[in-house]
Amino acid sequence: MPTTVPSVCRFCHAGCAILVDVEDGRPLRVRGDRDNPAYRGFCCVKGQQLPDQWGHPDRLLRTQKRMPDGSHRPVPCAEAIEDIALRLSEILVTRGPRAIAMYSGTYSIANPATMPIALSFMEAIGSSMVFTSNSIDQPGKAVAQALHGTWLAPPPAFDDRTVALLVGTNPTATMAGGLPLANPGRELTDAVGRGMRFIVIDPRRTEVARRAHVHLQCRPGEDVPLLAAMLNVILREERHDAAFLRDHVDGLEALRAAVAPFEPERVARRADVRAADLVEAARLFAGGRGVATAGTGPNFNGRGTLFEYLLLALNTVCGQWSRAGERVPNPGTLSPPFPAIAQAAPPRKGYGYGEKLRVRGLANCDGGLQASALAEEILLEGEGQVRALLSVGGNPASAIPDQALTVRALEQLDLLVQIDIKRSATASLADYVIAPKVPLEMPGMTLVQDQLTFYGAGFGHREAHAQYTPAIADPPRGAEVVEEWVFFYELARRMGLPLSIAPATATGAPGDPAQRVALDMKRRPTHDELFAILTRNARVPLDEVKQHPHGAFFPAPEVVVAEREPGWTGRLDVGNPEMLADLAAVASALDIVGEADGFPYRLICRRMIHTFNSNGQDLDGLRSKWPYNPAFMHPDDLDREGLSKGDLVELESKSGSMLAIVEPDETLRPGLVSMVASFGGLPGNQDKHVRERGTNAGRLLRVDQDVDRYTGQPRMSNVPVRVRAAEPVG
Ligand SMILES: Nc1nc2c(c(=O)[nH]1)N[C@H]1C(S)=C(S)[C@@H](COP(=O)(O)OP(=O)(O)OC[C@H]3O[C@@H](n4cnc5c(=O)[nH]c(N)nc54)[C@H](O)[C@@H]3O)O[C@H]1N2
Ligand SMILES: Nc1nc2c(c(=O)[nH]1)N[C@H]1C(S)=C(S)[C@@H](COP(=O)(O)OP(=O)(O)OC[C@H]3O[C@@H](n4cnc5c(=O)[nH]c(N)nc54)[C@H](O)[C@@H]3O)O[C@H]1N2
Ligand code: SF4
Ligand SMILES: [Mo]
Repeated sequence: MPTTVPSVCRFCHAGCAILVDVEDGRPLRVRGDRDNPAYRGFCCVKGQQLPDQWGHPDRLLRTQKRMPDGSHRPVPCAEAIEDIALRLSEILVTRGPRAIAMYSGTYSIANPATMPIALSFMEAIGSSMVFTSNSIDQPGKAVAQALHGTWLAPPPAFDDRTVALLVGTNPTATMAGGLPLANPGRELTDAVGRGMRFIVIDPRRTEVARRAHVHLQCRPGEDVPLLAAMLNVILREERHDAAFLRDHVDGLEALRAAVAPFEPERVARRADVRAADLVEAARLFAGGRGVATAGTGPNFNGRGTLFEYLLLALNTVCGQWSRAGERVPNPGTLSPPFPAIAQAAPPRKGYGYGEKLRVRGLANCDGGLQASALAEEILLEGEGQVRALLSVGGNPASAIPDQALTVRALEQLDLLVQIDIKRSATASLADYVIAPKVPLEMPGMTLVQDQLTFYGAGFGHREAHAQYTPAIADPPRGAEVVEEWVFFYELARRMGLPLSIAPATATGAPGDPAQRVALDMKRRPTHDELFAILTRNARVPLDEVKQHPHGAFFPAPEVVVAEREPGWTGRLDVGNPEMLADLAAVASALDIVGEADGFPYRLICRRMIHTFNSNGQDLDGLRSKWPYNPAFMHPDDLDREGLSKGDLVELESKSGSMLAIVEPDETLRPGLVSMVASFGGLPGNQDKHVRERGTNAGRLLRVDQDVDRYTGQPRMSNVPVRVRAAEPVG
């Protein structure tokens, strides 16, 4: 007889509360948990596939070792750790710690214990070569935050907001920013019902755009001019929050001068929107209470830092932060209490520090070490050359721009270790693939959902929510699978290295070194012991959260924003000279159009509800409609090119070409190709299997094109392409 148990879905970062039918340790069925007050029964199609993922015939149940002929064979995990330890020790001696790098991807946050231990391992060997997928996501958010300074209180409570500006974010499908985490469709309907007005800037008519008061269905890549024009209108019409700016903000006059060239008519022409809509968007945002939030699209244009800086400036100029005495509905739960003081933490540099890369003058930044430089660091000979890569919860061979270059580099490593549940593109290149437990086989807690609040304004839960789940499923019979952190712990033990972890912080930044707890390297800690250390400073004790197996709100009605501390001098800065110099460069090119002769379309990024980066492409429930990643185009464009639904096309950029299958999408602006990226596995015969497995849009990107000079992120969207009918590859 199956029993039904509550748990937390960790297929994506949203952490939905679920109910799982389990029999003999085997998960049978997953659905949303109506007893959870935040998610209210929501569970997307991906979450429903967890039983299939658990028992998938291709799931790796044993650690795999690569044989000289390139095939993999299962080996005991301890044997793999032994050999990896030996090889890493040898590289340490002969090449030094910098030759050992780490890459962490989206699944590195599924278990809050993974990264603290993995990072402690890297520290113990003395390497700061830690690359993250955030660096090819929205690293400009963190750098812009540093340059602008941080208001030490949250944006106004979601329920009190009257307006929201969403720039290139699609939260009803992605659970990203713009709507509260949880059940985004219901949040949207409720908010519209309350009279909240949405402003959407997106070349596609997304679900939120359909309900929006103003939708600027712009050309892609024009977000910097569009925000600058909005700021121009607001400042010119004196719609800014003068009192807030006087009390807390520097740089207003410099900003005013810098946005002056961005005349609404001029920008509207360039972005191909109506000037009247642009002006209305500015007035509506300035006149309401709410925040501006952005997603991947505008961050993928080579100026992510400047874009995010203007987005923060827009929030600040309109005074969209909460003030002394206002309530704080989400002060955090499993994290330490969120700060709530009506004052500004002053700006910092936020980039160009720490580990210097040997290529393109890059260094570390608040958005993480630039992953798109990893291939060059592997290929460039000389002192410090990367020779070993430990890849945790990511799929670099699929995710990093310029797939051919990345794969060529990964193939040349002396040691590639991939932790993966399946034979992903990276796993098939790896010397060792460590087979991990899937989340249902491990305890979990919603710490990262707390920390998401600090990723950007408009992210995170509406109210203070938390949930803990024990492991609710057993690994399949015969499996030898380990938690990711256990791999690093055992590797450290084998190499004689000490490990320590600190209690988690509210923002997710590394914890206080003074509070670090050294791990016993003789007796392996339990999962729950690690969770106890991580939540040591939690606002709500983990033990109390455990009393609510379906998850709960943990309200703190007494928490209100405190008055500015006496003598506090910190101020936000909307006039950072480097940002404004970059903006001036954009202004001077404002009337120049047509950069890409012969490439009439623009390839833009997107996500969809039934895909998750390179994950789940083997799950029947997610493949049923499209087993590949369609190239969406406007029906008029298809007509013009003589193409129909399902036709095979060649997409060609200046740096590469690939086959794809077109699909009409009338919600899309004409002139675009909109595509999910990480499909198709390794390059080589992607084109041959395009209908069964899709293809990788990263083949059309370069790592050195239109690079954001603060984060090193290359252009990953709005890429000029041409489209023509193609013949199948035999
Ligand atoms: N062209 C282009 N490139 C992009 C993007 C784009 O839109 N266009 N998006 C960018 C963005 S935003 C991001 S965040 C990155 C994503 O970059 P990555 O995080 O590197 O890529 P994912 O495909 O999410 O890789 C997740 C890996 O984890 C494995 N996995 C699944 N479940 C588990 C588990 O339980 N445990 C472990 N250990 N592993 C598991 C999967 O099999 C997969 O190999 O890609 C970036 N690259
Ligand atoms: N279902 C699902 N959920 C996911 C993921 C997934 O793959 N599937 N991935 C996760 C990850 S790693 C991330 S980073 C988040 C991302 O979450 P989002 O940022 O919401 O992701 P996208 O769907 O890529 O949204 C980008 C939007 O930007 C628009 N866009 C493209 N180019 C431009 C431009 O130049 N300007 C403007 N203004 N808009 C533009 C696109 O049309 C699209 O609607 O989602 C996460 N959640
Ligand atoms: S949105 Fe879907 S995949 Fe993400 S946590 Fe919720 S149910 Fe799981
Ligand atoms: Mo991402």
